[in-house]
Amino acid sequence: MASYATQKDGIFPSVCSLDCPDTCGLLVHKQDGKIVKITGDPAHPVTQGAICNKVRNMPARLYDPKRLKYPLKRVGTKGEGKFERITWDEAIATIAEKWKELIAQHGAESIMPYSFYGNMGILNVEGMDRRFFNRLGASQLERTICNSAGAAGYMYTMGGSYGTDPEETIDTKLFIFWGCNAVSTNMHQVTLAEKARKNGAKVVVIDVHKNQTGRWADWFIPILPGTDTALALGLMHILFAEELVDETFLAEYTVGYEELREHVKQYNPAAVSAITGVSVDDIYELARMYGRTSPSFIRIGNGPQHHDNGGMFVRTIACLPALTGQWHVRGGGAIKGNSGYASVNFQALQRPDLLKEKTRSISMNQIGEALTELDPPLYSLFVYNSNPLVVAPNGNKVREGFAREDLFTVVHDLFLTETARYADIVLPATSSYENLDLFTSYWHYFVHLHLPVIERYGESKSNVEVFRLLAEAMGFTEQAFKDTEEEMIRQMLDHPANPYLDGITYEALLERHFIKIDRSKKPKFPGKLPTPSGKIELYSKRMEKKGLPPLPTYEPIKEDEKYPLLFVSAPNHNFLNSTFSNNARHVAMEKTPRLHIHTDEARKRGIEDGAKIRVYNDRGECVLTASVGENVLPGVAVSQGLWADEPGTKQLVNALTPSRLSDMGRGATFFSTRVEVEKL
Ligand SMILES: Nc1nc2c(c(=O)[nH]1)N[C@H]1C(S)=C(S)[C@@H](COP(=O)(O)OP(=O)(O)OC[C@H]3O[C@@H](n4cnc5c(=O)[nH]c(N)nc54)[C@H](O)[C@@H]3O)O[C@H]1N2
Ligand SMILES: Nc1nc2c(c(=O)[nH]1)N[C@H]1C(S)=C(S)[C@@H](COP(=O)(O)OP(=O)(O)OC[C@H]3O[C@@H](n4cnc5c(=O)[nH]c(N)nc54)[C@H](O)[C@@H]3O)O[C@H]1N2
Ligand code: SF4
Ligand SMILES: [Mo]
Repeated sequence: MASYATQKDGIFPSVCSLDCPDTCGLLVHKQDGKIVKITGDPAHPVTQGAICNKVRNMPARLYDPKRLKYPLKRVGTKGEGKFERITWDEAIATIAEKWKELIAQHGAESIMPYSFYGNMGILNVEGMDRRFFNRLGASQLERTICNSAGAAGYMYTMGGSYGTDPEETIDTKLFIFWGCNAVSTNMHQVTLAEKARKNGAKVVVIDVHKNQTGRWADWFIPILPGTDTALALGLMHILFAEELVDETFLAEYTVGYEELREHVKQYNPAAVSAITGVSVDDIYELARMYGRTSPSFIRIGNGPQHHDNGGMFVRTIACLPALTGQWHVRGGGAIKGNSGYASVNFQALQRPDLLKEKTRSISMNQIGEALTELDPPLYSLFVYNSNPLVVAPNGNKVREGFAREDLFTVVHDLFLTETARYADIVLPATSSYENLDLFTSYWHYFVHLHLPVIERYGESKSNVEVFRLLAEAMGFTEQAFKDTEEEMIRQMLDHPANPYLDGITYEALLERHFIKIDRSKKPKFPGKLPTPSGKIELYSKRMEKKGLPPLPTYEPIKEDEKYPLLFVSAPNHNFLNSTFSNNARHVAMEKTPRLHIHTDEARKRGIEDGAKIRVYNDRGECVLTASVGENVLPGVAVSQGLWADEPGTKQLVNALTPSRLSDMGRGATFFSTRVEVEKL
């Protein structure tokens, strides 16, 4: 296997594997076989040598004494964290034996994977594992915790995950970061906006929380959670009324603009202001700014789509650039995600043909309910690339499920996470730095090949290796389980249906490490889109057939009024979801989990800044530190970060979040929640 791992000293190319849109080109500095430093690769055209402090501190995570070195079996009670070292042979044999028994007694659907994108390497996150669970006939996991509502919404308007080339946004004149905390979550889009700003560009941020991104903006617009669709419809109302739309573009590239023109008449600025908390003047100012500035670019964030109405939010915002014809302007348009361009041959990679009979599918957003209520029950979970005990909604239910004595749980991770403490068998995972893998970005247009840069840590194994071993132990003899990493990468790149991948071969990647997809091969965007009409669908018949409103329509979130504060538990700057929440340095940088509340709300409850407060609703409670001020609107409470759920800390924000599914894509609705707070 092509690898740098055996070279003890030097600087080697790498790529960041964290679930972050930037997918930075990295340089790994080695001394005596160990990584001593990680820096950005200055040769990378988009990320240009800059990286975040999470990855600058990565060596501390890779060589953390707490990192798992060998397989473990549980000797204490579930959750207690008492384990004993075992060999890989024993671990794999135990799992295979248990699974054969379960299949004989209850069928393979009693087993389910639980995974997400803890490592963005395609082979390790959605490659060999998919082959394995298809062949096993396990229950299917709907991996919908992150952006599936928004992806579905964007797809209805635009046909797929296609947007602006971020490199072109250096020419942009107006940036709208809409529910996107880019300073923390997409730092290179901020760098590009900074460059454009030197040429006069303006930055607008629309958010429920004036966080670091809001403070960086030229104009911060606070909005009430879950109401953004109404604001976008109010903007459309003004754009049509004041003839700020591009009629030529609408006629040529969209369907349904006449219906939309009529439909948005009801969303007058006064009505929209009452829903959103944005003043009538601000709505006019924003609409006119958007209608008159070109190129204008919207970065559609993930936050607002974590609501009951999240799919419609993205579907609606995605219509705005079409109204003003921005898809034809260099630096104009929007990015929700860009993963469509470099989409690989998933049929060849994941081998759905190995699944003999269709099996049931279960939402990862309802894992607590699935483990406690499902009939026939799940009797085994294999968790990898994810930490559901901290990240999944309705956290107390999740814990109740994982605590089940009759549930056989395997966790494959680099650390003994909260979830791993509930496992029967724990397997040590390699880091991405130890693996051969292929990476694409969901923001920029580059494809990266990653060669192992270090030897594996302790006895750890990659996800690909673990599923190969399990396949062998289960007696699966197909060639699919013998394919090498290199062969699998070749299979997924061989994808004639996606001309954007032309010229991106294993050989070319070996030589150049990263290659940009070639957009010139297709008619210039928005050309022919993969929507049913081939055009941008302002009116969607496809939605109508599904019982959804065919035109962008505001529907309020569902949470009832019993508790007074809308609660948004967003990610933070120094963790990556729950990753790094077990690292003392990152915890020290974040200090303590806080709840941002408005001065008026605090005063009413006798809460002063810095006080410990109990945050609660019918699902659960947690204890956070009050941050009192004007960074959120009255009636809103915002926390940041998915903190480690150390026993006794009560800092699990997901104890409060709902497991309802969103309007589209069966997505998560973390942020459509209400709470009350009281001083401890
Ligand atoms: N540092 C860091 N970077 C990360 C992550 C991390 O945990 N830490 N996570 C990664 C992952 S998995 C993802 S999906 C992305 C997410 O990155 P983003 O796309 O930035 O999404 P979020 O951070 O979830 O939320 C963005 C903003 O939405 C706001 N928000 C919440 N509800 C609403 C609403 O109803 N309306 C409006 N207008 N705003 C709202 C929140 O206050 C927050 O500031 O970041 C990735 N990058
Ligand atoms: N309240 C609230 N909850 C949220 C969110 C929110 O904003 N608010 N955000 C949601 C979103 S957008 C997302 S994407 C999810 C993310 O949720 P998760 O995908 O669970 O993300 P992490 O918490 O980072 O956990 C990833 C785990 O994978 C492990 N890992 C890393 N590399 C490998 C590997 O190669 N092999 C194996 N086996 N393991 C590996 C890491 O050590 C880590 O424990 O959380 C969701 N939960
Ligand atoms: S900005 Fe994102 S991609 Fe770049 S190093 Fe940090 S986590 Fe990785
Ligand atoms: Mo995510």
